[in-house]
Amino acid sequence: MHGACHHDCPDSCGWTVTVDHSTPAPVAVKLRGNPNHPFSRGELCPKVNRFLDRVYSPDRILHPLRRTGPKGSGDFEPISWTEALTEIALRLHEVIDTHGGEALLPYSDAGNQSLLSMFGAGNRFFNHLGATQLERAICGVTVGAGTAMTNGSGASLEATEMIHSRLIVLWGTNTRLTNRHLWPTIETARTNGARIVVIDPIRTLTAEAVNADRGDRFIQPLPGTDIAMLLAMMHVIIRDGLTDDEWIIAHTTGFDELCDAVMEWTPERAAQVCGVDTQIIESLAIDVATTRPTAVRTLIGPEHHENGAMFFRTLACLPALTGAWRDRGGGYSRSVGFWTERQIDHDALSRPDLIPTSPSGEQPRTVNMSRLGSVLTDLDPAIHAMIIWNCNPLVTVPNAELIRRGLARDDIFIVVHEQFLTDTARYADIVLPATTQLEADDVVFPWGHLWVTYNAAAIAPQGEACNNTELFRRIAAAMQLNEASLYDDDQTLMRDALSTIDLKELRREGWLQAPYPDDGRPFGDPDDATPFPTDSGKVEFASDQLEMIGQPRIPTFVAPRESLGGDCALTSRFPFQLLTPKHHSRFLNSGYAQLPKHGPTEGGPFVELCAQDAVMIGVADGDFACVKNDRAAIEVIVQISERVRPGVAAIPFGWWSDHHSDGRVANALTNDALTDWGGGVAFSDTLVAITPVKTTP
Ligand SMILES: Nc1nc2c(c(=O)[nH]1)N[C@H]1C(S)=C(S)[C@@H](COP(=O)(O)OP(=O)(O)OC[C@H]3O[C@@H](n4cnc5c(=O)[nH]c(N)nc54)[C@H](O)[C@@H]3O)O[C@H]1N2
Ligand SMILES: Nc1nc2c(c(=O)[nH]1)N[C@H]1C(S)=C(S)[C@@H](COP(=O)(O)OP(=O)(O)OC[C@H]3O[C@@H](n4cnc5c(=O)[nH]c(N)nc54)[C@H](O)[C@@H]3O)O[C@H]1N2
Ligand code: SF4
Ligand SMILES: [Mo]
Repeated sequence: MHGACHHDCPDSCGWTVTVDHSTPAPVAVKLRGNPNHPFSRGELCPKVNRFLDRVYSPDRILHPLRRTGPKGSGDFEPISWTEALTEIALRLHEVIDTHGGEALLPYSDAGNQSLLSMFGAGNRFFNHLGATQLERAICGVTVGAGTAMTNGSGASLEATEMIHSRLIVLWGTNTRLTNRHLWPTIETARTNGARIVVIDPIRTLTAEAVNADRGDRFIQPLPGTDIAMLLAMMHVIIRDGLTDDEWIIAHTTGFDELCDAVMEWTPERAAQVCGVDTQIIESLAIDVATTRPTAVRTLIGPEHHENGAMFFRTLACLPALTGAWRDRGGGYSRSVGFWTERQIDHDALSRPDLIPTSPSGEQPRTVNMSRLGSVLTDLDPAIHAMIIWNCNPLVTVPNAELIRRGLARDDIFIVVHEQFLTDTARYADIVLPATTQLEADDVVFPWGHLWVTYNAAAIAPQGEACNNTELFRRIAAAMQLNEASLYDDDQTLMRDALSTIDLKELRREGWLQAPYPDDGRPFGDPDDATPFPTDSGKVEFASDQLEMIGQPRIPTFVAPRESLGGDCALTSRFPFQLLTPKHHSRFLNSGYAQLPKHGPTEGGPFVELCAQDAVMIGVADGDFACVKNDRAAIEVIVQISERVRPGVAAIPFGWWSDHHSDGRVANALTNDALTDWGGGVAFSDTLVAITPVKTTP
C-alpha cells in the first residue's frame, strides 16, 4: 500500500507498506520509502524508518481509558467506548448548559498534518456548539504573516528551484536535520558551483556542512537580532549602488522611506547588536546583491521571537532590493503551503457558517494556543471542558508548568485522543485511542514541496482506535446533535474539501503536483495583470497596513524584551538566552522520546554551554546545573559545546517529564509572549540563570 508520512515535517515523504494478509487481522510487516516518490525518492529518516515500532508498540493506547488516580498520576482503567462516550456526552452537555458553549475549548495542532486529520477534524463540531475558537499559530503562520506585509502574500520560491541558485543562504533553518530531503538539492547546486551561508545562533548540523575553503560561511548572530543585520545589509546595498533600480521602480513602493530608515544602520552599529563582525555583514550584503541567482532559504527558527513577523517582513525586502525575483532560483524560499493548500476549500471542510451568533451579533471568542497556560488559569469566563487531539501541549507549548496547573484544575473536564499516554494525556479524565497514519485514508498537503500525496490505509485500526474525524462523529452522536454535516464520512469530507481534485486519480497515481509557475519564478515578471496582492499592487518597503495595526511602517529593529539586548533588569537576573530547538535526528517534536529505539539512543536532555560560560558558572561537563527563571527551574546535565557562543544556552526540546530528573521539560522555562503580529509565540526569547547543583539529584 502506498502512503505518505503525516508528520509536521517539510518533507512529507512517500512510503510503501507491505502487508501480510495471511493472518485474520492483516499485519504491516515492512514500511519503506517509496522509491518513485518525486521528492523523497525512497528515503525516509531515522525517526520514521522504525515507524512500525510505533504502530505495534506495546505502550500504544488501544482502548478508551478512564482516570482513576489524581490528575497527572497516570492511573487509568480500561472502559468501553459506550461508557466513555456516555460520560463525555453527559459532561459536555452539563458544561454547555451551565456555562455556555464558550466554556468548551478545542485544542489540537499538527500531530498528524494530513488534510482530514488536521483540517477536517472537529471544526464543524466545535463551530456548531459555539465553542471558544483556537488560533493555531505556533508554527509557520507568523512567517507568512510577516512576508505578506511586504509582498501581499506568503508565496515564495519552491525549494528544489534552488538547484539553479549560485548562493544559498540558510537563514535560521537547520536543513540537514529538519528538512533532510532538501539537502540533495543543495548539494547538487554546490556541485554546480553554489556557495552556502548558514546563519544561526547555534553551530548546527547544517552549519557543520559549511566549507570555508569553497567560499561558504557560517554566521552566528545573537538570537533575535537578525533584523539589525538585514537593515545593515540593505544599508550597504543602497550605499554601494547595488540595488536593481529598474525592478525597484517597476515593482515596489516606499523605497525612499526605506533608504532614510537604513541610513543609520551602519554595519558597525549592527555588528554591535548582533555580535557579528562588521566585515562579515559588509561582505554578506555584497555577496547577496552581486551573486545571481541568490536564494534565501528559511523555515521557522527566527519566527519564535517577539520581533518574529518583522524579521520575515524585513527579509522579504531583500530580494526586491536586489531584483533577485527576476532569476530562476532567486528570491526567498519558505513553506510552500501557499501553493499546495490553495487547493483546499477550508470553508467547505470546517463550515464556519455553523457558528452560532449571539442575539447581540457576537461570535464566540478566540484564544491563542500558545497562551494555553493563562487561558486555563486566567480566562474569564473560564474554560470548563477541553478536547485535546493531535498534539501534546505539556511538552510542546511554552510556559508548560502554568499549563500543568491549568490542566490540574478540578473544575475542568478533559478528553485526550492519543496514540500514547503522553504527559498531556495523563491529565485527561477520559483518554481515547487514536489510529496511526497506517490505519486511515487521508491526503497529505506538504509545506516543503509541491507533491500532494494520497495516504491509503494499509491495515485496519488497531484495537479500538479511531481516526480524528471519526472521533467527532462518535462524540456528536453520543450528544445526539442533529446537524447532519457532523456525520459526513471521510470520503464525503475529502470531496467537499477538494472539489477541484479528482480523488480517484490521485489515489491511483499516488500524488499530483500542485500548480506552481512554469518558469519556476514565483514573482518573475509581475505586471498589471498579476500585481503583488498588496494594496498598492507592489512590493511595499513602507506599509500603510502595518501602521494601521500599530506597527512601524518601515522595517525596524526592536530588541525583544526578554533577550540579551532587552530589558536590563531581566538580563541582570537572568544573564543567558536559552534556545530550545529541534535537536535529535530520531525525534519529531514530542513524538518519539518515549520509544525504546528512539529516546534512549538519543541519550537524554542536557543544557549546552560554551566552555567559557561553564567556567564562569563553575560547572563541568556532566555536572548537573539548575536552569531557572520566573516561570520554572529545571535541573539538567551540562554539556560543554562549541556549538553555542557566550551568553547563549540550549536545551533540546521534545523530551517528556519522565526523561527529566525533576519532571520539568524544556518548555517549562520558555516564554509565552506573542510575536509582534501573526499570532506566533516568542519561545526563543527566554532568559535564564544557570547555577551549579551541589548535590547529585
Ligand atoms: N529531526 C527533526 N526534524 C524536524 C522536527 C523535529 O522535531 N526533529 N520538527 C519539524 C517541525 S514541526 C518544523 S516546524 C521544522 C522546523 O524546521 P527549522 O525551522 O529548520 O527548525 P527549528 O529548529 O525550529 O529552527 C531552525 C533554527 O533556527 C535557529 N534560530 C533560533 N532563533 C534564531 C534567530 O533569532 N536567528 C536565526 N538566524 N536563527 C535562529 C535555531 O537555532 C535553529 O537551529 O522541522 C521539522 N523537522
Ligand atoms: N521549546 C520549543 N517548543 C516547540 C518547538 C521548538 O522548537 N521548541 N517547536 C514548535 C513547533 S514548530 C511545533 S509544530 C509544535 C508541535 O507540537 P505538537 O503538535 O504538540 O507536537 P507533535 O509531537 O508533533 O505531536 C503531538 C502528538 O500528536 C499525536 N498524534 C500523531 N498522529 C495523531 C493522530 O492521527 N491523531 C491524534 N489524535 N494524535 C496524533 C502524537 O502521538 C503526539 O503525541 O511544537 C512547538 N513547540
Ligand atoms: S518525519 Fe519527515 S523526513 Fe521523516 S519520513 Fe516523515 S516526512 Fe520524511
Ligand atoms: Mo513546526
